[in-house]
Amino acid sequence: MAFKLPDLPYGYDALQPHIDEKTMNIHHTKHHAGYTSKLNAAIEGTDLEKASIEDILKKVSKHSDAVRNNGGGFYNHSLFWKSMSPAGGGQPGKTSKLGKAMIKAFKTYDNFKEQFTKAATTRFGSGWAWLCVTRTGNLFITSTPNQDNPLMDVADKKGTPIAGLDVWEHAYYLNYQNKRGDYISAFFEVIDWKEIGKRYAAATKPAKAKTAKAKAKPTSVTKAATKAKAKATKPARSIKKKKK
Ligand code: MN3
Repeated sequence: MAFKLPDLPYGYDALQPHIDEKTMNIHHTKHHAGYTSKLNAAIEGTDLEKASIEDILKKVSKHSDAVRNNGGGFYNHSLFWKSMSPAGGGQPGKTSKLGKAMIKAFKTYDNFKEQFTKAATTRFGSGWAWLCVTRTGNLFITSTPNQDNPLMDVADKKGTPIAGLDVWEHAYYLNYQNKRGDYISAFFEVIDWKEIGKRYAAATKPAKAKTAKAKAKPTSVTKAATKAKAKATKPARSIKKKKK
């Protein structure tokens, strides 16, 4: 199954004046479309056609440079569009899970903004700045070169990216020319904390949910429970061991 270029969740002109229509249009219809078709060409006829993009990226060191560059480009841009919204900007709610995690990791929103800006500004050449979450739910900021990302086994700091900023020149040159700093400031005007909060919840939930299921229905004979048990065989065993 080939990967498909996702539609933007808003119009090409929706993020103006922060990000201009022409940049958004070229970025989506040329750059992102290009990564998508080249990824499909690179995996055609291989087992990777059946894998999820996340699974491909997690073992990317085993694959070709074409898979690394275009698989990364496909995933990164898909996440980038959703990191922004015409209704974006502001800060995550202080009592939200994401807001609390942010205070734990950075103490204040301004500290977060400063560190993220630094990561985006100091990424030499082309690449990405990321807000990520560890397996234990802690937030951290990192940056990667080219189309790499923190899901990849080749990344310096690994985690689940929940927001990403493209700092390739193609992302800002038409409107901002060499002024990457102005483009980074504009990103904070459209950053979609609602979506990023959902991603944070998704990245921190699944492991706990599985454990709860395995615990809650140990003797149930319904089909659903049997399925859940089969899925949760490993976690269930480790729980028993711990009890002894
Ligand atoms: Mn790009």
